[in-house]
Amino acid sequence: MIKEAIFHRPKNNYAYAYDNDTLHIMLQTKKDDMYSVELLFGDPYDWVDGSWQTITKPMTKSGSTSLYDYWVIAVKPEFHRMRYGFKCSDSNETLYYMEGGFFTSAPTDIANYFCFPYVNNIDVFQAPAWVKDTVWYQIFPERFGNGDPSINPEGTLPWGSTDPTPSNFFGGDFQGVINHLDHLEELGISGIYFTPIFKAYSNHKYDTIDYMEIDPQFGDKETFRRLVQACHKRGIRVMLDAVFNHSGYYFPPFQDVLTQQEESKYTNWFHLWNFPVVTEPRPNYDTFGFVPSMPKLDTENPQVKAYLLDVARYWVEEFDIDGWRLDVANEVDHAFWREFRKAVKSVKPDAYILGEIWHDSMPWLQGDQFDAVMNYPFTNSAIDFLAKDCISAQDFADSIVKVLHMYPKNVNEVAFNLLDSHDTPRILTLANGNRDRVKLLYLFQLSFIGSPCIYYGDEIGMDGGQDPGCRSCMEWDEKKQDRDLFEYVRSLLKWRRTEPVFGNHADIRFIDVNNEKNYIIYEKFNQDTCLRFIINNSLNPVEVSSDALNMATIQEWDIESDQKKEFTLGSTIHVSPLSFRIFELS
Ligand code: ARE
Repeated sequence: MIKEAIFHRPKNNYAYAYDNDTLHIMLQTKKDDMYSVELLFGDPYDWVDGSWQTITKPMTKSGSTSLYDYWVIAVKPEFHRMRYGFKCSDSNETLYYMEGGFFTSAPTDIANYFCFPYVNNIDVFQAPAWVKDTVWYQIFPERFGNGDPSINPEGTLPWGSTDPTPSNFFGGDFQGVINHLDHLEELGISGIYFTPIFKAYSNHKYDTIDYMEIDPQFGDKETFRRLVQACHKRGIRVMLDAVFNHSGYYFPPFQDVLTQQEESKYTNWFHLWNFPVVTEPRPNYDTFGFVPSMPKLDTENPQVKAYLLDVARYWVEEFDIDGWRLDVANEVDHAFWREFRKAVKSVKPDAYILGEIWHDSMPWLQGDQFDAVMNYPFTNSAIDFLAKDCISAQDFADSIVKVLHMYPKNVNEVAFNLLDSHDTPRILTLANGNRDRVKLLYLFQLSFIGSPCIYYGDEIGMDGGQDPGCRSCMEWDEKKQDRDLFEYVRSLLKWRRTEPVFGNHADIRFIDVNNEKNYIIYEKFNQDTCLRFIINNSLNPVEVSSDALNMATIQEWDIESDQKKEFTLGSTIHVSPLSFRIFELS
């Protein structure tokens, strides 16, 4: 037994309350080292005649990478507390793995066991239930639709007349979004994430001037209210972008600092190094990156905190928005986010709080800060395999299994799973223009666990490179839209809506990965149904042995023609290049 590869810690993704009654426990071991793992557990106060009462239950292997196996179990301790350890068996020996180390027999001293002290309901991670069934659509407001030319900013260019640059304007606005809600409803999305809409200087609006005002190029508060109401009427939630890490250069408190210097009453709103405060040649204050026009706010300052928390409450309370996406979330202090959560949830308990963090985000996902993060680890795996084909099938499966095991299950169920965004090249461009690859990406994203997001225009085949290339004007000329792609995405969304097992109400596991032929088979399953997906990621057709589907009755799902068909099993299943097949087993 490879003892040094055995890992558990009674916290985070390894031990957590899934709900008020259920604990999930996970053990990580070296791949294929163990033939069984059991959980040995009991209530710490349950003693009979001097002996501690325990029971043993088998754990299930929920996934494997090339390096590790992950063993999981769900248990419901009657009194919401538990001491536990792992009975690990390989072909040679059985060892008990405990907080106190390894034992050849179950230790009698309870102090040696791992401890889950008590499930306090307030500590249980609880994200809004609606997010599980939400499919997001991300809109960069300057580029979605120009519905009111009378409020165009100075120098507005004709819609789509040229490529986007860091500083040009095309006049996108709220009326433009309202005018095109039919497109979104037809597609079947159920939430819109808007990048910033508050008064700011740039076209992207991440350099806020006034957090309490709508940028006049988008409309006014009344138009925004109409927009939110129109969305809600169609069952579409609305999430805004909170840029609280930094303000913009023209934010009045920062302007005050620049003009009043030491005399300004806002000197402690920012992280100033010395006086006089200068923006050139290099700023002598903390900024987002090295961007002088984005001075970092001091969110530890009670005045700044009070101001930003007011902002957070205001847009929820007055305009009924449904969520906040938090810009540069990991550079703001945890204490601020804890208060932010309380402030927002006090106004709307089921508001969604989504942090923008590109890395492992466990510290923010303990239930006291965010409901979710933008799942860029998912993005990277999907893009590397299905768009760029630069990793093997095994590497892809490994990275996805890792993504699935890096957070608790209730966190994964509301993860914001994106394929691209206003900060990355578009998927069609990442796939080198290959629309079959885009279709595979959508299939994987929309059949995965979590809350997927579609970046505006991707669904009609828009392309574009790194920022600002990915921010072109939405193409509204149907003749220039990829309508076939649109119909395909629409159809996937319908399957996701109507078949719980396709979407978020199921588990997922890999059944087979083949590096040589470059295909994967994965399974979605719940108590009722089991689906098998075969994705051929290669340029050659593959014949997959039908052993992969060793079940009695089989139906095939035909996404494009939107129907289920009876399927007669032969010895092999043919999958065309860059294509897929889906089978429902019973
Ligand atoms: C502009 C230009 C860029 C130029 C940049 C620097 O367009 O081409 O590189 O200036 O001078 C906003 C605008 C951007 C603008 C930027 C600065 O949208 O167009 O860029 O302001 O003025 C990291 C952060 C993450 C951040 C990304 C961009 O962790 O928070 O970088 N994302 C948010 C928003 C952005 C926004 C800002 C922050 C600032 O989503 O749109 O930019 O408000 C790795 C790292 C990540 C890193 C990621 C991307 O994976 O691990 O930490 O994210 O790459 O670089």
